[in-house]
Amino acid sequence: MADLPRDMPREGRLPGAAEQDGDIVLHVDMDCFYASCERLREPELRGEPLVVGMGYDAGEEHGAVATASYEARDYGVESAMPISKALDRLPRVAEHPEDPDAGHYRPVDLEYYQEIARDVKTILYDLSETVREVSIDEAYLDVTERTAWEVAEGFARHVKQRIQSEVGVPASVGVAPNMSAAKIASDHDKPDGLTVVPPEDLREFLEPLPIEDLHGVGPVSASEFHDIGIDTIGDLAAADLEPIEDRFGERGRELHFRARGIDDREVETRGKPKSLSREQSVGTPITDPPELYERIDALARAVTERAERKDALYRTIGIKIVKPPFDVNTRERSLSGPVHEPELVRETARDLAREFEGEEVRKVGVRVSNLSFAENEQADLESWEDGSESGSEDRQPGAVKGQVGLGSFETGE
Ligand code: DCP
Ligand code: MG
Repeated sequence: MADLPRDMPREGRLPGAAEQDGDIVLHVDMDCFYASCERLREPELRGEPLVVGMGYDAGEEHGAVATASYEARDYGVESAMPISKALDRLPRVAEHPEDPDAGHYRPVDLEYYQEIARDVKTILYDLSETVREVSIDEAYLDVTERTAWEVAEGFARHVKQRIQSEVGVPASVGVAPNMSAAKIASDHDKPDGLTVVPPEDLREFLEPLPIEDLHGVGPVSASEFHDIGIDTIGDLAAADLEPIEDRFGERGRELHFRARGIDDREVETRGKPKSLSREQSVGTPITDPPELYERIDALARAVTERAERKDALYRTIGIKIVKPPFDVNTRERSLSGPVHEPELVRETARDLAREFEGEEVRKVGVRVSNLSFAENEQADLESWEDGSESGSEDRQPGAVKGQVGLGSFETGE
């Protein structure tokens, strides 16, 4: 694989932190979600062609397809298609009981689907502190601290299995080094998909995919790309940036980077985080104490800068030290009250790291937790108004301790 360009500094990213060994992002997208919810309360619909119609009433022909089960998609029924057209392709069982090529139709019941979605999201918040919900059936998780590339597939399988066994609906999961690639990965093997793309495979994974697979490329820009001979993500990655930028503007630039496997967006939970942390892996394990402390200092600085940007005070300061191969150690110390004192974070982190002096260390992390926030956080609160209790402040971190993965930073002690 070609080397990834490193010319896209990311906010708060440590200088010298290798993108390749950086974040692990997991994207979950439920399969034919509304249809799966209907099947949950009406198991006879499993395995059957099923259409869920918006603005649709039983026996009528008005409305549009919200979603169709994969069996119904085989008949050419698609989201947003008028119900009347769907009925041409897939007649209703009610009127054609003997027809083996007939399907079931149900009207949308959003309230019920939202309830199921909340149960799914509760599991996701249990799996990671950093969850970005993007729609009723879709979310990004930063799972950097919960897993490692070597075991990411097992972790992803565990996520799918938990959703299936605890809620009863199927999900597709993608794991990749950034949000854009994780989204493509979860879509890659749908339904019931599981695709893990470690950093070293990213370019190779993206290259042959049609340009339409890149999130943000709709039918209009896809046809514009085809006009200039760009049919695959690899074509876009190989194209000169300048003409792309001229034609598509800032978005073109962004797509060009994403095609090359670069996306510096960070997964950010809406609302208030429970903790802030930064960690860094090293290729060759550190044994030299000055180098260990230098990294601790840089991580402490990154974390406290982030706390400052978020107006966060912290009461607990912690470190994570991973010894080869995956021996995760965490230590933390709590203060008597919430503070924002970068120097104290640095000193405490150094002090906690002292017992690892001279040992082989392949990953170092610094965390502040037990956060409290300054008053002006109204904007953040708004994002919870959709009733998603799962993201509330009461959520306890570390509930997945001991499950697949490497244990969590805050519970490892
Ligand atoms: N939805 C809708 N109208 C659309 C697209 C989607 O009402 N035009 C609703 C119904 C879907 C849900 O949103 O079930 C989630 O959207 P997705 O795009 O994730 O589609 P599905 O989950 O249905 O299918 P897939 O398996 O492709 O993810
Ligand atoms: Mg979906």
